[in-house]
Amino acid sequence: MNRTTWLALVVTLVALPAAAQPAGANYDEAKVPAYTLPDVLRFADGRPVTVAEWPKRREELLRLFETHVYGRSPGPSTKTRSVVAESDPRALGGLATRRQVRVLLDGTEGGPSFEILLYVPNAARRPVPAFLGLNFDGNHAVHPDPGIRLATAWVDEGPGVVAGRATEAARGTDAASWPVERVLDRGYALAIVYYGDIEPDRADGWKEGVRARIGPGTTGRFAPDDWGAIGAWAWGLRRALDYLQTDPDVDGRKVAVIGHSRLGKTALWAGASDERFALVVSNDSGEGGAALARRKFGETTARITTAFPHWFAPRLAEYAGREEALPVDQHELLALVAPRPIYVASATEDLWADPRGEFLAAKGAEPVYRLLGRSGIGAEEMPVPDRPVGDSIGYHLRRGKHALTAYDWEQYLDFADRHLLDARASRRD
Ligand code: GTR
Repeated sequence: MNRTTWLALVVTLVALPAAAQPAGANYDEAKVPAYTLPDVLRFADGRPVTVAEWPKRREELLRLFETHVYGRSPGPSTKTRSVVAESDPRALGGLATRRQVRVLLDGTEGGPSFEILLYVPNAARRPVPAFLGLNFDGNHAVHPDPGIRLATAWVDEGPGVVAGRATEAARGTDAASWPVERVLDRGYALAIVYYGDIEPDRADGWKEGVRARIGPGTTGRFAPDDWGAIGAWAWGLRRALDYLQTDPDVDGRKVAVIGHSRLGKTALWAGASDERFALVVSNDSGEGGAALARRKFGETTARITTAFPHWFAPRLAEYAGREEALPVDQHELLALVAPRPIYVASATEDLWADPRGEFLAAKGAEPVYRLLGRSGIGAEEMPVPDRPVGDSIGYHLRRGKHALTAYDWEQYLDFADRHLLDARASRRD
């Protein structure tokens, strides 16, 4: 980073209200101890990786992330089936076709299930590319559209939530994170799933979620490499993609997966572990997401595995305070997406998520993109705020807080245009 850019960043970061960040963490760049990242282009036994061997190295890294970080997830069930529970070809004043699809994971109405809210733009030639993302508050919270079914699963407290249940007053309360009309105008379908429908985000949430009802982890005595909640949510995204690949209005080969914060970690794990996702977006995902674990800045392994013990494979807690012993670091998670396009975004006031650690992880994934003939992030230094960079690896540092904003979405839509609309066939007529 040259002096001017560096100074601009320091000024931006120092001007932040200290209270915006949880106390007790290191926010001083000078106090980040030196660290060495594992070499993404060397096998665990030290051998260098050639282009031809990348698929083998990819498998090795996937197993390492399963074993030490996110846990192992089951495959799809042959019993799963989907039921269109509601549809309206003239939703949002005629802008979109709305479809609400119940995915019955064991094929039965009373079994584990989750719901996909899908909007397809009516003005676009179908099938269209799509963004798929999990949301925090229930599908009804992403837009005031009265046709969206209220979430029936447990919802954390917030506007319009009474005793863990969503009420009519909760409609549209998270609309700022989901510029639905804008995404549709740009020619993309938007598919949304409430993460709590897959598993409630609490330490005991597994009892009501897919982990208790599908695959390993049904007893509450989790093995060190059993899936955590992030693994369960990511598995849900993969099952949602299974459905989207059967929807005639969606181009199943052009589905981008997107997530913010803990759901950004989830989008990364889903996109890394499932090559059917055509593009991956991590918005402010931080520790356990795009941020390097070895860089001691903001949130740490010790803190995240004690505050949110249910998110990861139990084994990750063994690395609290000894991240250098982890056989992987998060640049290798991003590299698992290669050569597919990936976008990593940070925010200046989101020091807890370690913006610089997110940039450095994106940069650290670049050798794999280069090996596979892609150009990667391009920039040698962290860009100044609000200046997006990158080609196959996109990156920006937005001015502002920990959030998924309209600005972030504009960058993701531009990035998706560049990578998914090559044939221009899916654009609006
Ligand atoms: C924080 C957590 C972060 C991030 C965030 C979120 O409390 O420490 O890792 O995931 O929650 O999901 O909003």
